[in-house]
Amino acid sequence: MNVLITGASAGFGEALTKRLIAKGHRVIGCARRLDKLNALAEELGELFLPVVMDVSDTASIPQIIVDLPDDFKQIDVLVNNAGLALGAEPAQESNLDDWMRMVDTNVKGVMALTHAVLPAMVARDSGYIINIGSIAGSWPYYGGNVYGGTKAFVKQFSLNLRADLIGTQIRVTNLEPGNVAGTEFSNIRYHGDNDKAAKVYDGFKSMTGDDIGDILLWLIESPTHINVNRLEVMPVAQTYNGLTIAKQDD
Ligand code: NDP
Ligand code: 8X3
Repeated sequence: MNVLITGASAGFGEALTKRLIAKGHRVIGCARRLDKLNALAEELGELFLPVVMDVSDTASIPQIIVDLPDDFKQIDVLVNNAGLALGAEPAQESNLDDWMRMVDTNVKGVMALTHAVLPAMVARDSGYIINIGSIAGSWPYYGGNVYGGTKAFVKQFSLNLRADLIGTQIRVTNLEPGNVAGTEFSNIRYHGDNDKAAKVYDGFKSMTGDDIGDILLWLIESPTHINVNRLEVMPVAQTYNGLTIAKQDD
């Protein structure tokens, strides 16, 4: 099987890459950092194809897909994983550039990859698109503003794809993780403030990138007559909170 993973250079994407290669699948590993991809290529061998890609540079995507070498040209599974949160301030204190970068990466990147890859899947009547959403796409929280908005888009886009793909054998899943420690996610969200990032995972047992890698591998290996529409996963330590009321003193 050939699996194209965006954001293969770290976190969930790297964890899934290693699992797939261990099972003998080919991985087209896409990300911006060539040094990270090259290190993986050295470790994983010729089943791994490193591809420099900035998913937010949407105009560049179709040609990158066309230029894939013959052995990697057929994309059986597309994992739209590249994404980021930038900032956790309330909307009124947020940075507009951060907001735009989240939309460019999390929304436009997913659109561009899907648009470039889906027609060939339809022509073959087989394929699987897994989008990495988030609990932030369903559950509002303080500081989630645009990040949650982008993941709500990813969720609804995934469900709408399935609606369009009626009568085909193509599967689409939106995987919606909660708190996951040990990836670069919070370091990036807090703009390199690694102490602040570490505090997000302090004092409880979170999930790990390996846990998400295992879940993604399970999805990919699941029977082809089953479509997991949405899959929300959280650490047991995490759960829903009540709605909030700002009380007044009078
Ligand atoms: P990481 O920050 O560890 O990894 C993100 C990956 O995306 C990196 O490989 C990075 O590579 C790549 N990436 C970022 N921007 C771009 C871009 N413009 N073009 C191409 N690649 C890009 O994050 P996680 O593994 O934790 O997160 C992966 C996904 O899961 C994201 O979509 C995130 O929103 C989502 N998620 C994360 C959760 C968490 O708690 N960790 C929970 C729920 C969802 P490079 O920098 O080399 O380009
Ligand atoms: C990442 C999980 O809770 O930080 O999508 O939004 S959360």
